[in-house]
Amino acid sequence: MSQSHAPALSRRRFLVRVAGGAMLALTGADLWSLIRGAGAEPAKDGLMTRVTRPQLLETPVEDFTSWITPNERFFVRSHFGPPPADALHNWRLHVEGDVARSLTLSLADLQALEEVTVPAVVQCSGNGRAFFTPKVPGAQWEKGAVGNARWTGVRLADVLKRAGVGPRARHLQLLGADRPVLPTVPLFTRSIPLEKAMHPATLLAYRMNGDPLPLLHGAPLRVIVPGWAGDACVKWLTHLTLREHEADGFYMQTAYRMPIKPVMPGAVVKPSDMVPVEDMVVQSLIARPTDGAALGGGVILVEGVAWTGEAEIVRVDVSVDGGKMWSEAELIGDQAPYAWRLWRYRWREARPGAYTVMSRAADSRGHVQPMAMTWNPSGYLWNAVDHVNVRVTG
Ligand SMILES: Nc1nc2c(c(=O)[nH]1)N[C@H]1C(S)=C(S)[C@@H](COP(=O)(O)O)O[C@H]1N2
Ligand SMILES: [Mo]
Repeated sequence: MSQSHAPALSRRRFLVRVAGGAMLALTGADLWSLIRGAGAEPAKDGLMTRVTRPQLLETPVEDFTSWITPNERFFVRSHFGPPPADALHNWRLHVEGDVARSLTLSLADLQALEEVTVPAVVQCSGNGRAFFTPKVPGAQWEKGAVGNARWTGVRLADVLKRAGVGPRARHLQLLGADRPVLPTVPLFTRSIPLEKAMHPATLLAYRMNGDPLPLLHGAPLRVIVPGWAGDACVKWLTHLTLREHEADGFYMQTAYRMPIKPVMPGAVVKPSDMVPVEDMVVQSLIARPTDGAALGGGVILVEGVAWTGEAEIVRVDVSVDGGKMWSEAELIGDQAPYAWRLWRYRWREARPGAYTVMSRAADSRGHVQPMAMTWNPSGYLWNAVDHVNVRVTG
């Protein structure tokens, strides 16, 4: 059903209470889609469950033939699951720490600022962890802990400017309303350097692909840090704290850190040799053909997506002989600084036989996907060339 069924309403804005108390200005078209969906969370049928409590869901790689990942197909990751409704009741955003004036903002206060939309990839640092040898503990993500969405909200910088950035502020600490089940487990607190917080593309987002932000993705408000790994994109956001130092605690000081030089599995790494995971690495995925597919002969379309951190995809190459010969794929469709890029390659005159098809992306920093990965203790930032094994039956 299209939004044209509610034409008279579609432009007017209504103030509606969402996700346990926050007010969101919705258009008539939004209301129409909420009524159709009875306000329920969109079903996430067809995603792969990696962990059941909390729910960790992975998108099948065959989905990655479209520029935008629909909300109901977008991967889900959190450490403790969404907060209960009463934790979001009367939701406010608190801005504090080294500021000229502390702020307590409602969603309507935020929406009085200039609204911006940034299409951006969100990817878990642990995407691809399942492929590391030796095995690394943690969620065994394969390829689909990643998606590309249009995020709408306000610039984080605009909010910080309203509070007035203090002279000692170097890092912005981010905290959401979600809480661990056991009080001994630390809170999920992250921080980002002030420079990235003030970047004009860094957002406080209340919409995802045009719809109100779904609860699983952080309603009513989340951080989007374009180009950086998903752990910085704090969901159910309630507190922004400007500080001189990085956030304390497990999720900033121990987790989401990588060694600065290669380490042997099992070796002890000095904390001073570990740095936070920040921007994403250059990567590509083959959406079609799928691994294990039996294909007819003739022209076979190889297609997928490619993305990177704070840079641009400049090239994707495809090999159909396990990496000996490479041919340039076509970059197609929409393009935006922090979004992924679709690509396709026409494999002509494929003869019967078994093949390993590979994709390898390169970015504007001169980074190219490696054939093999360097192991790291938490299994972060897997970006080896992607491959699928297929059979051409002729
Ligand atoms: N409050 C909160 N925000 C969070 C997390 C969390 O556990 N709590 N997990 C982070 C991690 S590790 C990732 S990869 C992304 C996943 O975002 P998504 O579920 O919208 O795909 O959310 C991030 N934001
Ligand atoms: Mo993550």
